[in-house]
Amino acid sequence: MRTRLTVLAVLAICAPVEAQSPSRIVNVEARRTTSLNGKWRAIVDPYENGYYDFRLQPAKDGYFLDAKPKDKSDLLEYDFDTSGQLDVPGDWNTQRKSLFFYEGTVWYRQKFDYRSNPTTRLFLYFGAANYEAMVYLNGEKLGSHTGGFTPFAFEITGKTREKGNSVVVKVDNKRHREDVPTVNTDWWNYGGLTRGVSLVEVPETFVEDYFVQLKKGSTDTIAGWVKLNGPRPRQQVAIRIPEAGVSAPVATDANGYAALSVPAKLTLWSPENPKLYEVTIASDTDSVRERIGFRTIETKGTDILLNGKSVFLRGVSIHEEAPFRTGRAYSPEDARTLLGWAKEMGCNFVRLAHYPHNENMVREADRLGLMVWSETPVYWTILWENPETFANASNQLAESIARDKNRASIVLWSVANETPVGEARTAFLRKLAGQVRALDPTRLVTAALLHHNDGGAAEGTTDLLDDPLGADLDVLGCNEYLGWYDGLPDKADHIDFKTIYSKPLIMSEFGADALYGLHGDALTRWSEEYQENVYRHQVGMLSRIPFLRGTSPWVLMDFRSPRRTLPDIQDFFNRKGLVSVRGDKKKAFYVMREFYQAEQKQYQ
Ligand code: GCB
Repeated sequence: MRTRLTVLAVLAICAPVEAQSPSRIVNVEARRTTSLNGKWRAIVDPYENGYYDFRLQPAKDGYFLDAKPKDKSDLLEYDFDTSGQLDVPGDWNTQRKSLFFYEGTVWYRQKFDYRSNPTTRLFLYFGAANYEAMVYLNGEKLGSHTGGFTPFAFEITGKTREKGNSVVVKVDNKRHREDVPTVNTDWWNYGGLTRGVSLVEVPETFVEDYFVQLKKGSTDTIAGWVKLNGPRPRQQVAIRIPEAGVSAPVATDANGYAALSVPAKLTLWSPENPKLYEVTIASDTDSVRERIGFRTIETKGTDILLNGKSVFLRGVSIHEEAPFRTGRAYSPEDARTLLGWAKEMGCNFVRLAHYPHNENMVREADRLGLMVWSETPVYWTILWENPETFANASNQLAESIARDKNRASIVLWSVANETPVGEARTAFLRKLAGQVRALDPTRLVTAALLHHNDGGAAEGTTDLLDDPLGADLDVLGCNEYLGWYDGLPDKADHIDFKTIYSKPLIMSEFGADALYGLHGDALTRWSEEYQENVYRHQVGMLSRIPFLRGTSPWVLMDFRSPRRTLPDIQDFFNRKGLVSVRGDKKKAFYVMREFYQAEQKQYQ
């Protein structure tokens, strides 16, 4: 820390500036961007010495100033220029051995030059930072963001200089009871700037956001809205889809907003034909393009209808874990590998658990024709009665819908995973479900629930799905581990699933751990044979559930979890993958593939 005198001097120069709330910029890849990815300087700061003074008050001269000693009397105990480096995007845990288990603050610093343009606006965009980020530009706080899996941006128009701008981000991944997710999960708490960072340049009045999807239940009307941001909110905006002969003008109001409803004759998006159209949203001052697919998704009784036709969702659950190298996945190659394995298994659907995955995943799913279940990290037992916890969950959900609402692949928004039945919890999740419908009336709402049984393995045992939250969902999700946490594999043979609802069910999890290459008999725990055995009994049971309309076994690939400590077997990996991190397929992979081949025939 500097001397007291210097603190006062710094205070005098930096008049307090109100920090901004983060902005939402969509479809960043279609914008003029300058990537800030690459090596960032990084200071590991477990005691948050760069943020608090010795009285534990926020320091005025913290590391965010990215300062150098001015003279011999100036003492600084940090220096970004000589500190180590971390790759961005990337979690810190897998980049340095010493950070493997680290949970706390790391300060990131990147420098950039920028020749400002008087007619454009500039945003500093983050794909995601886990968990809390405080962002500074040239010593000034821009704002902060909470939540590890959704994008955010700060406007920096007029705040840059031509040379040597300094972006400093304090990223803190400490877990807290009131957070979303809370302290207890079954995945690695990868910290850092886990997704890309860029400068995004847009015109003064720009197309800030738009929702362009088929109207619910209609295959020939596009409904949605556009929103401009800037000093000229009232404009003519055209929605153009040249390939479909669509060119629809709308007039935005004083808030820059216009609703749209446009007739269109379109080839519908489906797993068999993942048709995407080039859509342009053009105002007088801005134009943005995106490839968008159009399809409908509804339920009717216990059926899920895609484009009006009953479908079975042949899926698999996926964590955002990087194939081959492990760590947080972020790249288009990671997405292609993971989704490629899902396709090889015969999937037309993936459950992206347990938080919003990076945008490459959903864009690749659009291209490959995979329907997507997107989830918000309301996982296990969060603080249902805490209003801040609700605001946080609600904000993360809204940010994820804002980013992905034009992805045809996304058919389901999931509001929770394995939450305990209780009044406060159901009220919390009911509000989230309502929020999803208000933000996006075109998709289905789900949650991964739990069933309960009488614990016996006797003939005729019923597993009942009667969670009161079911009333608020369009599709029931259910996780069960018959044969792994719950009895031996053949227990599934005696179970009949029932529900009090007349709704479709997706068995959103089932599975067992197996270390790839470990062999034994069909009852040897951790062997591929045991896992295969579980899957054989599972598919038998699943085939007997009349209202089952989808499955997403747990899980596509092994993933890191601090809960999994068994030496030589787990070594901090959850081994329920159907594929190892090196891409080896375990025996159970082929059981699922066979099951999906049969399902596919039945639904053709
Ligand atoms: C579950 C959770 C999932 C875990 C899995 C397991 O029920 O939803 O996050 O990883 O079980 O392996 O125990």
